[in-house]
Amino acid sequence: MEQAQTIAQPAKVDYARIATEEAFAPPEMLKIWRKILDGADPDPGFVSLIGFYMSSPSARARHIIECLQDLDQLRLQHMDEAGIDRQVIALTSPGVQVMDKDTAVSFAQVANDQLSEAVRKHPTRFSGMVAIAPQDPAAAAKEIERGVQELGLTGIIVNSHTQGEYLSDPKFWEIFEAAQANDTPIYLHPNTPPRNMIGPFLECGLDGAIYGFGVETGMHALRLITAGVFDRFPKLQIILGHMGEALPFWSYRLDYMHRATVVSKRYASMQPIKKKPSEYLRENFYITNSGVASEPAIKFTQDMMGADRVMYAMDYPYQHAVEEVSILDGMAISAEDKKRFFQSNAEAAFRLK
Ligand code: 1DF
Ligand code: MN
Repeated sequence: MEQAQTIAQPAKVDYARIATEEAFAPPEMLKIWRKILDGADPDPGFVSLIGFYMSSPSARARHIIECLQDLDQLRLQHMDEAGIDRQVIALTSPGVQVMDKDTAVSFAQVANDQLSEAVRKHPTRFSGMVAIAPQDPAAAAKEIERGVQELGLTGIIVNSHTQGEYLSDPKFWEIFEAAQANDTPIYLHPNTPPRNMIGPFLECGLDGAIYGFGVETGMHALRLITAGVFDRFPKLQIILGHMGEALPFWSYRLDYMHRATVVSKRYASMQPIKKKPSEYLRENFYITNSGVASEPAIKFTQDMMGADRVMYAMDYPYQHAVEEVSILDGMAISAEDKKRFFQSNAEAAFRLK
């Protein structure tokens, strides 16, 4: 990376460090993505994000593209250097969700086969999430079943919106049904804002991980709550990165304004739900600190969500920042809560053995 000095390896600790939002990209997917980029009228967010990484000569882009494609020695070496015991790996955003339906359904299977093979080869170092194509909800539900029951994957990755569509639409709820039935969490990972939202972000360079990701994905999570997804699927668990895309910080205002809006019958699309938005956040969401090595932000979120709901992620290779591991090791929280953060919450959320 663009850093001259060597960073000290994190100290040995008495907990395992499990990183829960770690990305990979099969070379075959980059080929499909290249075709989409070169095709007619590609999605502007996709061009901004993936067009950059696949063409920029910068050290950052080259490092990321190289690391994404490895599921073996390079990744293990970087994990060893950073003191990461285990990665929970998922197909990088936007995965198959930018592809046409048939390609998306079949490539999700290819990616899941590859990932599960790497997990079988390195069972103590890697765990993996099932990629699905929301473009075909019935096929996605079947792939969840195959991924969990046959391939041994322990989470489901959804890279936020699918060509501008949100999982709050009941046509997608077969996916939630399968996730709940298989007792497997869905990681709702960011994507760039869709075509009809991205304009003002793109003109000032805020569409990506810096901010647009969080706005779009936080809204997606809220749409699930307000649409009543968790009344219908009370055991469903959603994982949000990036400190919950700021939703814990919003929760007082969300509760107040949600109630005021429902009571005044302002929108047909905002009907009563059983609990406050913040209660669903606490009961149906896990939050990871991906991209945010900030002790005050983590403490606040533990306070709002409970220390059993906040867990560690590095966001390799996008935030391959080894020094952050030691910063987080050094947080002034109890030894019990630190072990929950780095290890036990991920073991519980992903049912790791
Ligand atoms: C970036 C960041 C890209 C994250 C990602 O996937 C990603 C980035 C394409 O910095 O462009 O997953 N992230 O989660 O922060
Ligand atoms: Mn990420």
